[in-house]
Amino acid sequence: VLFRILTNNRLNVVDKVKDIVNRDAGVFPVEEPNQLIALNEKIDWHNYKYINKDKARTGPGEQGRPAYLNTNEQKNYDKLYKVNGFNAALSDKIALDRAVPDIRHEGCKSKKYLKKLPTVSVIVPFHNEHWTTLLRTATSVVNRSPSHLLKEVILVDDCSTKDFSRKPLDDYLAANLTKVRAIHLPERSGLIRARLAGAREATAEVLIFLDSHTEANVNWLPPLLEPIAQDYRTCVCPFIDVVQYETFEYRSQDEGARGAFDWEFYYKRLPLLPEDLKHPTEPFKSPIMAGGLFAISTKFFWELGGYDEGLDIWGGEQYELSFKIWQCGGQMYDAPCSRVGHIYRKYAPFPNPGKGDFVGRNYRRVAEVWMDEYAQYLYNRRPHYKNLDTGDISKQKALRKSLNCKPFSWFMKTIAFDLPLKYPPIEPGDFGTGEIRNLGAPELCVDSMRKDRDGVVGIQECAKGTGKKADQNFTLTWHKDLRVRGKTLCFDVSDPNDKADVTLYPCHGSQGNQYWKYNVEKQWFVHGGNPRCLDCDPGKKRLYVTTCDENSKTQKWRFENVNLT
Ligand code: UD2
Ligand code: MN
Repeated sequence: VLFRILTNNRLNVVDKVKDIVNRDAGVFPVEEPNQLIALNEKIDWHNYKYINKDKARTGPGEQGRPAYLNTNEQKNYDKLYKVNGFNAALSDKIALDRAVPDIRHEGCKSKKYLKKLPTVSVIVPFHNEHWTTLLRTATSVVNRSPSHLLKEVILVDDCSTKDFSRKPLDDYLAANLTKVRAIHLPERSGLIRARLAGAREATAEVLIFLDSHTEANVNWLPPLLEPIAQDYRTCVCPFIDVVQYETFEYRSQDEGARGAFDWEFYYKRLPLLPEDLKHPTEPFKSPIMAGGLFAISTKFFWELGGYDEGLDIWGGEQYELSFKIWQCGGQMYDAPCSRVGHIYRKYAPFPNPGKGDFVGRNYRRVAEVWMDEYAQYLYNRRPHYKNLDTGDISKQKALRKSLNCKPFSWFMKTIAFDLPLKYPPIEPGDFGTGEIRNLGAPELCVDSMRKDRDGVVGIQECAKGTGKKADQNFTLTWHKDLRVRGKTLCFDVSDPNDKADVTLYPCHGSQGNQYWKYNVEKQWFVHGGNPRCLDCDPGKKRLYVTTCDENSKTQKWRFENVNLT
């Protein structure tokens, strides 16, 4: 045996022994020593026969190309758009087993994975999902997974009211997709309890959760499973690609990023770390999952108590599970070589099922149980959370104690260490506020002109007296954007030409076209990385940006309150 280890394997004996010890802590059967080599053997998992068949496909939406309805197909467009929040009529025109483009990093195409990987149960909760997007999810999973690894796909019907959701669905699955079955919940339970219901039925070694409008891409499974095979206390997320809600075009979101949140609990992304960039096909650590798409070992999921059952309908569960995984001894990765497309809806079509602010209640539950003193930063921004009734959280607190989980400060300092740089828990003060008055024409002030998104802003007579005009009140924030007071609209210049208009656009907080500095000494408002100065034509009452000029009087502005500290 030793001879075989030394000759056939690059790992040395010490590594081998470590490997056995690690594996011993895991769920998967420990092999006899004479099978050591087989345990670490890696193989090419690609299904080339299927991949080549896919490559030959033509038709609407094939290869992930954008598709369109022709005029006589338009009749269902509005009706289906309204109830789904995406172009469901178009979905009906695209094959359930359409080919998607293989947009993985080139290095993924030759990557090998452990020959011995755990089995999988895929769990898909759905409430009123459209027929073809739901079935495309199931079809893509069945077709693009090695059949001996895929034990079952469980569609959890969260009490849908669309008429096909019960018997027609069961019949379709029985006739066409034998590995897929549906369970029907007797009452609307929300996505969290629906996932739990699916997980309770699941029989495989790994649970994979997907949204009900997704498409699994080429060889998606092995990269999700290998890190779990190596250490069962691991959760792995695929890269989530974008299936465009209007055309069903399949494209990537970006080059990958680490998951995070801001202090209003919006899901955010942090840049990859330098060492992640060095190995673009290797899984990298991610503080927070997006929520819908991930793989976790069944054993670890239940050790963590699954999800908090008190989380209702939608929202917050991605934070609960991510905090739990990290704080309670696990780890979470994003795997660049596993890709799954997801329809990011244009809007959520579901009416609130009469449950009030369930998102707020969920957030508060998660914050109270897991975030310690950091919960206050959320409450500072959303003071009403303090008045929401979380219900009983004693079970969650007891779980945290019994698992001996680390404090939130550990998570922030060790795992999400760069989050506060981008999303400071305490926002620094504004640089300046109030009226912006021109010095070349001192009776004129910058004015948002009652405009909305995409509107061009200008200059007007300065408002007088205490009840000053709201349209002449601006804030230069610590994000270095210039906001219309009380709105989330920012001064934005996208035109690179001289005398470019200033328009209003939703604030994105990442500078670029919305980057402004106030030069106190020169009294300039300087825009952008290629600096241009805010200027105006008092005669035509036009506001624009142009080359900065020391001699110009109309480029000088008095900003009412400037914070000099
Ligand atoms: C994101 C996640 C989603 C979930 C959510 C926060 C991704 C791509 N999506 O929003 O998985 O983490 O954030 O909670 O990461 N559903 C039910 N019952 C309900 C409501 C929804 O079964 O009462 C199903 C729904 O059909 C879908 C899944 O839950 O399969 C997620 O809902 P979504 O697609 O509306 O959430 P999304 O993608 O906006
Ligand atoms: Mn979704």
